[in-house]
Amino acid sequence: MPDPFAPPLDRAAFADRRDRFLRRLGGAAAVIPAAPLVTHHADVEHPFRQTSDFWYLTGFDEPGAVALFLPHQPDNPFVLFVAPKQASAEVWNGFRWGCEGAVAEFGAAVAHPIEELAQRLPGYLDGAEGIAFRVGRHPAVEPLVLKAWAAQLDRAPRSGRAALGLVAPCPLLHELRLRKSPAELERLREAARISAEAHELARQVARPGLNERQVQAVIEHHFLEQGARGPAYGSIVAGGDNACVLHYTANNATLRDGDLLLIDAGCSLADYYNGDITRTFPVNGRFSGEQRALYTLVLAAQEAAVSAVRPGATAEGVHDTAVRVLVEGLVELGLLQGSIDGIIEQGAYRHLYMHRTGHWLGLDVHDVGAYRLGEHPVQLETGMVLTVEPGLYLSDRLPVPEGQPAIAPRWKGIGIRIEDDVAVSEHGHEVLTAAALKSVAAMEQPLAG
Ligand SMILES: [Mn+2]
Repeated sequence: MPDPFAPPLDRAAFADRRDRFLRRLGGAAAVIPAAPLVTHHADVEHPFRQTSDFWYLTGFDEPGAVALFLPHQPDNPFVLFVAPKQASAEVWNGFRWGCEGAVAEFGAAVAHPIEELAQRLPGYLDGAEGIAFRVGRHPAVEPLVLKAWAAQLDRAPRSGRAALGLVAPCPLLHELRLRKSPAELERLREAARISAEAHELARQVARPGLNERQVQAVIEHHFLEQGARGPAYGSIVAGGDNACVLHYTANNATLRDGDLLLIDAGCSLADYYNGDITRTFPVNGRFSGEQRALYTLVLAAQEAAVSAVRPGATAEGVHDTAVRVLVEGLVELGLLQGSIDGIIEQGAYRHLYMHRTGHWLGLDVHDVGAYRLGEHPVQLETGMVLTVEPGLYLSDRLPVPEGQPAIAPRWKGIGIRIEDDVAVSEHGHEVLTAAALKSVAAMEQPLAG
């Protein structure tokens, strides 16, 4: 059944996506599988998460389905294979649309029970000028596609049809997904709103003695309470030195007086659009001198990088902007030494800042779309959405490069990242997550409560 927290299925929008995808396929037939259910343990499954490619083209939110896109069959270009209606299965696992629903509600020209895929797939692919299928990702469907392909190659000398090529659908489809429609931007604003509110709540409750997990609970409670499916990725709630572990998700340490708390968390909506926000603030409401110096620096780098987001700029340029501000500041603080250009060229800052400044954001948190095409970095365009998230991590985990100063003890155990979600707009950018405050003053003033 439709999720009441998702906007009503916009059939025209999905049909338009399919049309654009079909036109780009250049005569190849695309096979796009849905996600299967994934075992959590024993006979318990993880909550279902549709694959974003399948969702983007169909809006169909059931496991184990397969969509065919058939440019060589103009009357029949969109075919779904789905779990058929079956009372004995639905009494255990709930409602299914079945073949009738796939046609009536989701715009498929024809729908078949998924059990018939092996038998029917070769016929549907016959006459196409290629097969677009992502190998290596869909172990249940791949053998069927390869078998149909092999049979066509065997027949090619006598059928008179040219041997088919197997191509990746990803570049075509991901080009489409990279550019968000106004309706998609609206959903990303909603994901950003809920995510930003959760960060504001977290700052209100965090205090020395609380466990990281108790702060996580406040954040994820808000996601669910607002109708999101839950966190878009494992929430990172990292006090003190834990913040120097980039993908820390244990979230089980006690928050200590004098430490910073780094929270990287965002929600995933009912229709899978995501927020991705990081904020860092002092657990006791007051920065130490070292914390303040580094926080101010990361904030300056983040604001400069956000300002660099505009049509025609590149994600690489945004990253370079952040790196330059960070390196200049680190030299001033005595944490790096030498010429700014030399440090940047040699990457001699990477023991303190070891990740990229951002990624595309959309139906996937690390959304699809190329960052480079051949020699050229992809230019930002209106409708693209990316995160901007520079940070600094002062710990002993990585060796200090030769010629650079050792990290004095007073800096150690400080991990800071500030991350916003930024949409490229006609004249610059829109910070979708601006409701999550980030000024030094705001980080030192927990909300009343
Ligand atoms: Mn991110």
